Amino acid sequence: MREEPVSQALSRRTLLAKVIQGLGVTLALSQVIPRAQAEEGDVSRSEADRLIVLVARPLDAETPVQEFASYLTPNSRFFVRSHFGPPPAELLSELNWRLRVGGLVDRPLTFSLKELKQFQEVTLTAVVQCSGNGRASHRPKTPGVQWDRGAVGNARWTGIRLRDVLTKAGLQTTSRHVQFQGADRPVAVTVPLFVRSIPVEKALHPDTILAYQMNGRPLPLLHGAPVRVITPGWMADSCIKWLTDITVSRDEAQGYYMQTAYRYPTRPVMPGEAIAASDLKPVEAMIVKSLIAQPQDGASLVPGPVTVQGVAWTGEGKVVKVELSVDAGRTWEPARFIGEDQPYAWRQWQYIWQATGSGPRTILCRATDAQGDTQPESSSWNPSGFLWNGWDRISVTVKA
Ligand SMILES: Nc1nc2c(c(=O)[nH]1)N[C@H]1C(S)=C(S)[C@@H](COP(=O)(O)O)O[C@H]1N2
Ligand SMILES: [Mo]
Repeated sequence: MREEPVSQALSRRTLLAKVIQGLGVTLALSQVIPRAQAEEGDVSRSEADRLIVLVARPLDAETPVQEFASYLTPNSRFFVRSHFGPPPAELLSELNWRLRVGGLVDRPLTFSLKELKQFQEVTLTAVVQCSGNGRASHRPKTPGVQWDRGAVGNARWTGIRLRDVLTKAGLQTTSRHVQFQGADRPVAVTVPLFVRSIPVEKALHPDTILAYQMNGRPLPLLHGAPVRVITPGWMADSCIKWLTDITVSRDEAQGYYMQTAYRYPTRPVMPGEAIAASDLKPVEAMIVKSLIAQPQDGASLVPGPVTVQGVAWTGEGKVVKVELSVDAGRTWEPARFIGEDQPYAWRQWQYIWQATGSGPRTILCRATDAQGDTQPESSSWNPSGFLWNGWDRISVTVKA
């Protein structure tokens, strides 16, 4: 259960938005990213493009949820998360960038971008979401970037199958995990590298790709140029950006970012409780979740029909139902799906709400997937504040 009444939760979000604005933290991206680093040829990344910046350097910035009224999240509005910031652009140039494949393979290989593009090209639409999206809603608070709702986006990814690369290298029978490393490096040598791994089954899945395009454009620098991993249905911490090294191994990647970070308890835990390492497993698939994109939180509305619109998604499965409540969760009404229906992408939905009377109103939404999982009122607490999927809620005021 949430430890504070709905009204307080709402005012907290409104307050947060005000504080962010008040501090001038909602900066145009061009103010925090030197122009030279902005994506080459991406005319859309201009003064007008705004993300909500939570950490300026290295950049952690979320998408304002009203952007989710569209099916695809534009590259320039897609949330940005990186532990160390992008590597120097010259390392990623056509001339310098290489992808090395080694470890438990018969033939270690090295590819230029051009060589990589010789494999069959595939395009798929997939949600990419940070495991910490919604962390700000966990009570008690958990450490880490206090993401609200927008550390997620839906994009069309074009690339080649990881499976094809691994098959060419020849997987040895002892292969169990595939480790990834990008070209980004921590500032201090004492900080561990961002090395992650996925089980070989996910690596060989035909939909796991090495993407070099995002929404039909070359992958922007901030999103992992020239090549990143896309593990559809899984949390974004497996989607390694600026990929340079693939190492096939018997074991999970060693080191902090796989063995300590991005782990989730396999049983309910209490805040402050000690958790044995054996009770923590890597975060993998996404869980069912939905967001209200319109109207905006805090909006003033006139009585009459109001189009409530948003998105809903889940892990490797399918969303089958989205419901809304305007009476604090006592009764729920189904929303109607609109737009495209594709695996791994989010589903858009709409609901026409008849706003009556005057005064504050709370609109709640929750989704259910084909496994029968429904979003809870609030998510289980866990030490890193991962996988928040509590009911989404906005507050509006009806003014006659
Ligand atoms: N090389 C590298 N890849 C990375 C990261 C990183 O710090 N370095 N962060 C991961 C995390 S935690 C997230 S949420 C996503 C964010 O992807 P985006 O910035 O394209 O939205 O990238 C992932 N891939
Ligand atoms: Mo993340």
